[in-house]
Amino acid sequence: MRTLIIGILLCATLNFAIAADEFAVIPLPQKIEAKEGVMVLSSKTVIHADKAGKPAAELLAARLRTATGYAFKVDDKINAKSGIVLVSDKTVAPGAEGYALEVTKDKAVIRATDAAGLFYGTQTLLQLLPPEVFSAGAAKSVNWQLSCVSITDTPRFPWRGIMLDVSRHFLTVDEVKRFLDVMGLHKLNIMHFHLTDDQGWRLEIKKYPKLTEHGSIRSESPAPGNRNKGDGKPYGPFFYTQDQIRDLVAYAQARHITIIPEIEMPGHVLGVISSFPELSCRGVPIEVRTRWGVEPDVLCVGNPASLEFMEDVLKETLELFPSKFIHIGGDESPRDRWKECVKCQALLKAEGYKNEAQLQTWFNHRIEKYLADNGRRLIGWDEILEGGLTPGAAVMSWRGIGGGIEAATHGHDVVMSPTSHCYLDYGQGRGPNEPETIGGYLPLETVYFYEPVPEKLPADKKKHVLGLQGNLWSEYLWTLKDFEYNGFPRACAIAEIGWTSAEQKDFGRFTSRLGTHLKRLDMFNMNYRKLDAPPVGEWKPTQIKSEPAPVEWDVTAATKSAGRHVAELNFTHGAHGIDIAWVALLQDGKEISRDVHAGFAGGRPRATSYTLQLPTHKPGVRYTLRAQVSGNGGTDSAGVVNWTLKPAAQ
Ligand code: TNX
Repeated sequence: MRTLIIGILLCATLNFAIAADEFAVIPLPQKIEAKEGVMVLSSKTVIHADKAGKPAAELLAARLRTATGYAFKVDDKINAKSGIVLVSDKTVAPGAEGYALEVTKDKAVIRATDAAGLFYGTQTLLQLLPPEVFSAGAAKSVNWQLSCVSITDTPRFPWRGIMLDVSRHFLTVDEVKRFLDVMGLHKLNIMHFHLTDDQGWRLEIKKYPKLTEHGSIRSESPAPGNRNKGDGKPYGPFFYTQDQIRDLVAYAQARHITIIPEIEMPGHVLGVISSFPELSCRGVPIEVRTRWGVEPDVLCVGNPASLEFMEDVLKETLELFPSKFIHIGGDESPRDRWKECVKCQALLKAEGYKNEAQLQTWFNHRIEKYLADNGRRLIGWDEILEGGLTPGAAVMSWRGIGGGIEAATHGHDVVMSPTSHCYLDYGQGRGPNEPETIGGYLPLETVYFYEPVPEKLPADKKKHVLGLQGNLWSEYLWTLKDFEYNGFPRACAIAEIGWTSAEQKDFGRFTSRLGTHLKRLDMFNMNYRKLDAPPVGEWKPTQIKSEPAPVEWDVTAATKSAGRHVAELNFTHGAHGIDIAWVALLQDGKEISRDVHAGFAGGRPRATSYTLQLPTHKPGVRYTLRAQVSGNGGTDSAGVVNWTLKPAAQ
């Protein structure tokens, strides 16, 4: 199995050549066959749709009307000889969410078994048109034509998610809608809504108005550039009314996105305890809802009122969100509080438990039963595994992939979201102009190479991997622009991993399609991060030894002038990283500069930038990078090398 997977990864070799015939569709469809000719959209083009296709047809028409200024009438004449046709068809399309799209000179026909597939067909159709099709107003002098093509497409995973943390910093309803629009464009279908946390409660609960009157005001936020201090400014009140939530849920549904609400418990609850101190073990009011200056606190699970309170909150939550899964958080609960608490210790003894983690399971079990009685399923962060999982619970694996492996091995469904590949709050570049982030380093290529099904998982358990999710934690994302910069284009990579088969993944081709795709994001005025120059080379497992040994890359073409250059070794995949002893620059085989420091390119990279001097650039000579590296605990590492000239001033 192992060799097979490595084989597949190797087949996805980096190919940076731009394939002229490649359609710039992201995520890449399963099968695209180019045909002769083009279809031209005009003021007379009509959209024909059956009942299942009608909502997607209306959305498509609205987009086309805005961009082209044409009328794009929608009717139900699905047998028409021309136009755009959306039709349900149980036989043609490849299963749930899949679709077939056939573009000929006269017609573009989308067939699918369900409404989601018809919607995804329209998203692909839009991406076959010029990027101006996403413009905010009528675009002038655009030739609205698309190449004839035959596409059949189906997603790899049912869970293709993005998490928005609106507790640490808030997004307005319109801003969330913007994300939902762009998620739909990428065929992302789960928006995990992190609505409550220590830093603010953002969901109106009618029974407990204090939650939003008081709990939605954070006393201060981290000051940009000075994270250990607050900015001294109260932040809030910011929250969604129940009407706004209903509006968002409907808006998402129209784009085939399920919003999964997260109500954190029993930890990350200062938003609750600040208003209801009697629900904590100490019963002491807590004022500040920041990460500094305040000890974390937790619900008192020994107090029956805590459970009743959360059930009340969930009752209203379930009325608002129709999703099958309800996320109950469960991460980073300061269980030590339960050690000092008379009520919690009494419960622990009465149940015959040995540790406090089992108290969390006790609590989860009751919440899970409440959810199950109401037809829902519990999902939580991987800490919920620690006291033993409740039977039907699903796990979101974030502290690496271990939690996912353990849970899936025991037959639980899992969503993979490891910090190493999916934490979109981590930094994505090392340049001087990068914004402040929480820390970490997660460049686009590392995200792209993520394989959500762990190699170690027994074959019969792989089906439990529902998919993956990119997380936008917002402690250091102050505004919508920051969410966008951190989200894109890494979310495009998440979308492709979730949708496209592993065999089709190819980073070089992905970035070449991104070139066009980013023009679409320009139309949304999106503040995405610009692409780095393509990597100058890569390393593969076959080049890595257990003892230090050199690996070389020809950088002649990428070395254009004298100055300070930076070589960046970016790990992309493999179970082990590489230790780097030094990196040197060679001119016609002779070393001219060397940076000696210990670096590590792996899941948690350290010091992977090497600075090298080129005093004078000589045309006609050969420049080579040489790195002295060794496998760290194994030799299956792979990665890419970036090579950039740094401006003189730094
Ligand atoms: C850990 S991931 C957290 C969040 C932070 C995030 C920052 C998880 C379940 N908990 O509360 O915002 O790290 O990366």
